[in-house]
Amino acid sequence: MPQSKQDAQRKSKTSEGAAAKQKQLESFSQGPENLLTTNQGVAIPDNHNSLKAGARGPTLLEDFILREKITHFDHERIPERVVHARGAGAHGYFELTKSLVEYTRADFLQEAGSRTPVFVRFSTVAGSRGSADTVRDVRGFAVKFYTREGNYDLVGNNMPVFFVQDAMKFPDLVHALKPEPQHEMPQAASAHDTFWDFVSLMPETTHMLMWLMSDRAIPRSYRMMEGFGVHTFRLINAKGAAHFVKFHWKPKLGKHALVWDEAQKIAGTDPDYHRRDLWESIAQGNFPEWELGVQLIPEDKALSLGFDLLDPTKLIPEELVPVLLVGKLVLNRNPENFFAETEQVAFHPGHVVPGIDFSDDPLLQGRLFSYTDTQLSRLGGPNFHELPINRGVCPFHNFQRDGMHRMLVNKGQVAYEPNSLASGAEFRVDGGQQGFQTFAETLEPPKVRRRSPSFDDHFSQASFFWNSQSLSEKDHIICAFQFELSKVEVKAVRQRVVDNLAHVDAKLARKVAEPLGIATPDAKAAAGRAGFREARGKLPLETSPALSMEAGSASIATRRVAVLVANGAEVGALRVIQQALQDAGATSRIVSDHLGCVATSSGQQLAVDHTFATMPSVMFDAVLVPGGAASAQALSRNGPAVHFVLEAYKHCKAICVIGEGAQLLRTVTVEGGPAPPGVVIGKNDPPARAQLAQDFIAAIARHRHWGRPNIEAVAA
Ligand code: HDE
Repeated sequence: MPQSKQDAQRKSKTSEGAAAKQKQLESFSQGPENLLTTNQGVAIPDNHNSLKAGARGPTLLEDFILREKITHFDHERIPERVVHARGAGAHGYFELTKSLVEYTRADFLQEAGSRTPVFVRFSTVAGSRGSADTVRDVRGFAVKFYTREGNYDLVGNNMPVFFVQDAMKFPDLVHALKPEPQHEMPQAASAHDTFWDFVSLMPETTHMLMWLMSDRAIPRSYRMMEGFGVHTFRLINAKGAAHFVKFHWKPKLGKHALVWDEAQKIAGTDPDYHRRDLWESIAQGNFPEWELGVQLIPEDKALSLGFDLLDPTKLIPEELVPVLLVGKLVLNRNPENFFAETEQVAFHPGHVVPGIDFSDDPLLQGRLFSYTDTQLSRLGGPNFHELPINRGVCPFHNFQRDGMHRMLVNKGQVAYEPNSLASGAEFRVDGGQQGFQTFAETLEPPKVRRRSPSFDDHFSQASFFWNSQSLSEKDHIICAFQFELSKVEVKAVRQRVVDNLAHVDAKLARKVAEPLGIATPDAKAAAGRAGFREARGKLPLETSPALSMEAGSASIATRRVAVLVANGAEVGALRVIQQALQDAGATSRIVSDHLGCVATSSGQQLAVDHTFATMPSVMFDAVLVPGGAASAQALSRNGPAVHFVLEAYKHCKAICVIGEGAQLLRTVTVEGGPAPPGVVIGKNDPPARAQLAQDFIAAIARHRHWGRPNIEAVAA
């Protein structure tokens, strides 16, 4: 067969694979109709008035139409998730780009080019369903692959390690993190006494605390964060040979974060910031994309890493074991119905397919029990796998029967195995080589309720993470610890935290302690406390560049630029820059103090998209102030406009001011002096316009420009 025909055939096969779930969901969908009936199908004559004894009389109990409507309404809510309650989901596909046949027999990881439908849910951990998106927290990154061999769920986070080493401590961690039980405050925040009390008494949390206090905990977008499987898993090939594996998701747009002050303001301006960003990107055809990476470790090399890969507070540096990129995840379809899909989706790290198996990580082992259990109360019974979003796209059959909300109508007299009555021949599933084969791991006796001494090193990877950060990232970590601990009322708790930090880095601990009104950090005091372990491993590396977010990405695709205008704006340069931004995939929006239009300096009308009040600077990645004496003067006298530019300056965003527009920055720049980093100051002169556009684009691509002068002086 000619190559082109083969390619075409494969293409149609791969898109069929990716569409399988969509087709299935459509069979359950219902759109708007011009008919109103009860749930029994009886036509409703009047949806405005209940049945009464006389027009002004009491409502009759007989009104089955009213009762049905209100009863259903009364039961519309289901319990929110115990953790990860706040989330947003999307459909898409996973395409394998490199076969993993050598390592696993999993069907969806065999043939490069094959596509598997997926549903992904991102989430925060601590907040309730209605909480703000941009709080400081870990983000969930849960992927359900609808494979031809059953559903596979990779239920990970945006940080590669976790707080605790053993499932036994998870309920304690969550109780300490969630709002305090006496008054249910604070919402979606770790900055309170119980959280820091718990973690200060549990030094094993230290590495994860470094991640939580870093900018990873305030991502710019779900589309711009990494994902990690966290635990070590196993891949098993057709011969039964195993490799340990760590899973990674690498975002195509690079990894980027907000600034803490900005994140808090967005939580008020647009609590749905991340959810909206995901929805709008997909709706506009800017499909979010990640690459799937695997770190593969032969079983016999596991003990030579210098730490225990069963310990979920440890990561394997990419520079030690490279991340092999094997596929891409593309999210290209928004859900039709939030409740039916995003709320009812039920993930489970125990949903594995042949060729993928578990490790003995004691945190993972505990999760294997928890996720089915929690769905029983959240989704109301054992048949949640029948909900449309949770159904596999491959056939399934077993003799489990009945239960709440059963939808399948199982036919025939036989609901047991072995049997001979179902088809007349004996049916028996009793061993053999078919189906899921558990890896035949040799276990170490005896039974013990004990932590392995190989988990005792609580600080060396926290130091490794710290050492891998850039100066500005270190600064942000220090500020985050200071902010959180300033909200802790009990002094002894603050002290315990900094005493622990002294084992990560003495300077870090001292800096954090400075504004906290406590004694200098005392490493010895920490070492004397219960739960403290002396062990300290040694990695063959000093730092890992992959752990820093500083490198970012060169693309400005999907970035949002605000253009501030008033009457008299000069739009010659503006048009050139707007076109260049659009060509680079960014969007620009005109912002002024009123909707409608402003008059340009040449007397044309310029349509305004937003006002300063509804779309403040925190909703944009960069700001552009065009020239035009009248416009610049009006903006300089307008408090919200001045605040807009200064706030963007303080948040270290790219700023471009043209001609008279430079007035807006006069409080932070010196006239005729050098432009601060990331500030492009341009003349309104036609030959310079193209270069101006390129300089501005380059500044946006850097994402943020730390180390600007006069930042502390900006009140924003
Ligand atoms: Fe979860 N976790 N978890 N978790 N988790 C849940 O399951 C639990 C852990 C993660 O978008 C719950 O369906 C235990 C680590 C994500 O629907 C619950 C332990 C990691 C999501 C639960 C952990 C995660 C959950 C709540 C320790 C990162 C959201 C509702 C033994 C690898 C999935 C639900 C979604 C959700 C229990 C630890 C990630 C209660 C007991 C480690 C992304 O079952």
